[in-house]
Amino acid sequence: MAEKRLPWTGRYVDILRGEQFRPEFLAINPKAVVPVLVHDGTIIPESTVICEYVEDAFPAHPIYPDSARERALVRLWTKAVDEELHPACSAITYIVSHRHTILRNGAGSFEEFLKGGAHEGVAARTLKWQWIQHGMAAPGAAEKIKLYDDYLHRMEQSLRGSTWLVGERFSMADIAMAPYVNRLSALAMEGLWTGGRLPRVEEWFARIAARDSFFPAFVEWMPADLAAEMRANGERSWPEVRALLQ
Ligand SMILES: N[C@@H](CCC(=O)N[C@@H](CS)C(=O)NCC(=O)O)C(=O)O
Repeated sequence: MAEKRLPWTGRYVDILRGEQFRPEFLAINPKAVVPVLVHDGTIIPESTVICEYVEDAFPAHPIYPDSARERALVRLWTKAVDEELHPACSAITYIVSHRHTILRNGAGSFEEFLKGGAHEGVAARTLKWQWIQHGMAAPGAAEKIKLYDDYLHRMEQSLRGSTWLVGERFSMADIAMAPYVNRLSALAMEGLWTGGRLPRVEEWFARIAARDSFFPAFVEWMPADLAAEMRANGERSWPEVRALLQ
């Protein structure tokens, strides 16, 4: 919304306290996940669909490239994010940090946990429970972290050929990837690209952080105590993550 220079009103849903399961939120999104856009009475979930809608409804300050080729390249990034990177990000965030917050807030019994997120399906919910209970020792945890790292390498590869992920203009591909690199940064895992490991990703993220949209998108809404907790938990887990990738 900041990149499109559009005004909007944000409503914070504390997913670590289960606010996504409140009836008033389930009425907006029965899948019990954020974000959701409500515009002129229309309810739109799914980050990529929200961005596509905003682009279609408000064409000024375009976030999609003009050519068919580059638009397809952008969509390959958003598809990959939706299908692979988002689940990997969810895993690493729970494994490294959210599990500590949820355990402190009280996760309750497995049966309650399963019921609370019935829409997610038993398999997905059971997996999340394992991340919360066992952290890095949960089945498949290491693979998710390797997949995340693989995406950083793919970014490095793309940035060898252009300033932004697709072409010379900042686009939806950069918008789609920025939260995932920012999440690693929030978890104190910048070591995944700094120190000469992935220099183009490092430069790209510095350019993202210098944009006017960065503060409203990533900093302003984030509760300071959660940011501090994620950083501290991330610092504790970093040696284990680094060892996994060596
Ligand atoms: N594909 C969806 C994924 C939405 C999603 O998983 N959101 C997470 C936060 S990033 C959530 O609300 N999780 C709630 C929970 O874990 O119970 C999108 O891109 O919007």
